[in-house]
Amino acid sequence: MTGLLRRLAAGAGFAVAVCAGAIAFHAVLPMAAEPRVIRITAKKFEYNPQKIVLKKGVPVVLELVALDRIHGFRILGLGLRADVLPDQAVRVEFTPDKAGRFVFACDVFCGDGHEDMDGVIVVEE
Ligand SMILES: [Cu+2]
Repeated sequence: MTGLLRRLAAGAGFAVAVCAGAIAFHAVLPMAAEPRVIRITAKKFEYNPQKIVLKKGVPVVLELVALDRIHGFRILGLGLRADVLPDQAVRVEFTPDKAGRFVFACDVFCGDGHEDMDGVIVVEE
């Protein structure tokens, strides 16, 4: 092999190694950086899902969408609240910092069944 060919071969090997490293880096990074997204729909007079299980210390995004009219979403035990709007995803990002059962409920009056519109978030250790 001539000196030039040897240098070209070494350069190609280096380029392949760099590309493989970049691909591996990109394959791993999004999983570590992107929080889990949980989509919750709201309509008279229920949320779906009604029970959500989370892990303490693991960031999540609740993506709230109303299917009929404006509703509310309030979790007193976690200090969170949002308006839930029709045809528009509202994102609530948080990291549960304590384990337990936390009831969420609608706090925008939406009709006769409004008082029963609730669900629960269970945060596990
Ligand atoms: Cu309501």
